[in-house]
Amino acid sequence: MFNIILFGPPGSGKGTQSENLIRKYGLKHLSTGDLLRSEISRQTPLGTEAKNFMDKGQLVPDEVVIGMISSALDTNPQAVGFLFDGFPRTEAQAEALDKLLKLKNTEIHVVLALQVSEGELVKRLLGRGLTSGRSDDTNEEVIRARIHEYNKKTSVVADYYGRFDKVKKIEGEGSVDDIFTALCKEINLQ
Ligand code: B4P
Repeated sequence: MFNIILFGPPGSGKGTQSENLIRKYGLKHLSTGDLLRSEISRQTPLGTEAKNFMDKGQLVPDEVVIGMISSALDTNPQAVGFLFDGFPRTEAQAEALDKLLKLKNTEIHVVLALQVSEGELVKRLLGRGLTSGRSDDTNEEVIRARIHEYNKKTSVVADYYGRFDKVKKIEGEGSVDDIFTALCKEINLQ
């Protein structure tokens, strides 16, 4: 099993690059953002709780997303590997993920960290907000709050995996194709 974390601030290209990576490497894509939006559109109790946080640009509580990932791992025993997109977003989530993978006799092999400036992030997310219908993309204040949450709670996840020498920084500004090539080059070196 080969497991990757695609890491980076909101709007850094995680969702965009994940689509290409899963196609090329046959990995199972686990995006906590997509899982949460699916719960919201189905109007489940979990979705209703999550929406309150997401609309303010805040992270959803750890226990909610860890539970979602745990059941997604259990329902995909045949996967050749997982691409984690937008998870883990806190150190507690990273520790929980390591434990869950250990139970399955596997681990995170590499953390690919996309590097994008704040100005570019805001521009991209406001751009996506024009067409996506995502309420967290239309308001610049909410976008800035998401970036603030990332700096406060999520950037430490890179330090956590850095201790195990698993983090590779990838330039995240440029064409989607060039960034994809850089990501593949790093994966092929593993
Ligand atoms: P996510 O769904 O993970 O969304 P995101 O980080 O905003 O976007 P992503 O990074 O995937 O977007 P992309 O750059 O591909 O999270 C949404 C919310 O869910 C969070 O704020 C939080 O509330 C909650 N949540 C999710 N996971 C959680 C967790 N583990 N714990 C707690 N809460 C959690 O795309 C952005 C735009 O950039 C697109 O328009 C794209 O076309 C464009 N783009 C991409 N690459 C580009 C390039 N190279 N050049 C120009 N534009 C590009």
